[in-house]
Amino acid sequence: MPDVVALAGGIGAARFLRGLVRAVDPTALTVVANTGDDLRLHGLHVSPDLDSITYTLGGGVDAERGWGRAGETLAVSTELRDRYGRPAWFTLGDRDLATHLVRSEVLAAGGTLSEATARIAAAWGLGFRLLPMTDAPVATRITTTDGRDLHFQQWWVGERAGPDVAGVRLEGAADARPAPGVLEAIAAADAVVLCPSNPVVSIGTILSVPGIQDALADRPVVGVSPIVGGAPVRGMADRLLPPDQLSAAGVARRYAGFLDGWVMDTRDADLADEVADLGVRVAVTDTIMTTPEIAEAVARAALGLVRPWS
Ligand code: FO1
Repeated sequence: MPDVVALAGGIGAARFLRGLVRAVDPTALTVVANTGDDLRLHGLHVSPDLDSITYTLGGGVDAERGWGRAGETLAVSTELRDRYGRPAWFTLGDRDLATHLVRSEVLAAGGTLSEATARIAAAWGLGFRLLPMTDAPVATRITTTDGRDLHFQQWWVGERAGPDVAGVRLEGAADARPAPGVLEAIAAADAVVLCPSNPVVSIGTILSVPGIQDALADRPVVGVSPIVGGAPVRGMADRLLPPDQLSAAGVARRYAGFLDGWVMDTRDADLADEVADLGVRVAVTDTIMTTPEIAEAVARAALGLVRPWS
């Protein structure tokens, strides 16, 4: 069975991964997740993208939101807000808190984020390997046009992506090292898949960890466009991408230096020639992954671009 590595953000990636695990042997799959969105809250380490993947693939996600736990309750966060006056702009549900407690306990005992992630993934019975992009602290920071420097979650959740963006800074990335196993998995991969995640603050953040983008150079790399019809399928890519990259072809151009294949939605079929002109093989299909079956078809289309997949 071929070895596959997926580079993943949170919600959009998780929906695609539901299909990828049906298209390949999960034991031959390594998912490398963005941790630039991580934050410390109430003394706990929260890793939203790792958790969206874990809960979705583990069958415990709140399906409508795509993040947090299904059947969630808010007793602890209500007590924190109303009795202790703690900040309430980022809600941690009661079940979700258990994950952050376990992760934070591992870290407080001197363990790494990789070790905490492996422990949580095992508890959820994930059949594939889930790795953080790095064990080092990396924080995505948004510089706003009104002159402020905000943590990504403060901008996205706290201010509902209201302030215009002057720039994105990946604090700590230059000094980070890929987590154990990341470079080895890429080196052994028959295919590296870029999930349909934000090209700036998800895939871009992973690629900013020294060594990861270089490791893609001689691997077959395929991606799924996160932009359909000139708008992000979900999330805030339209607030972060330069206007000339806000299309399925524009994102492919961003990755062109190492991209071999690109899956685009049928609504963007007229852009296929533009992508092919980059020297990238193209597949056009329905990429709105409302079911695992559609996600599987997208995964098979992606893998089919880099080798004839059985
Ligand atoms: N998103 C929100 O819009 N509001 C929240 O209060 C919130 C809490 C939250 C808690 C845990 C978690 O794993 C994710 C959470 N998210 C929340 C989602 C998260 O901010 C974003 O989905 C990603 O970080 C961006 O991809």
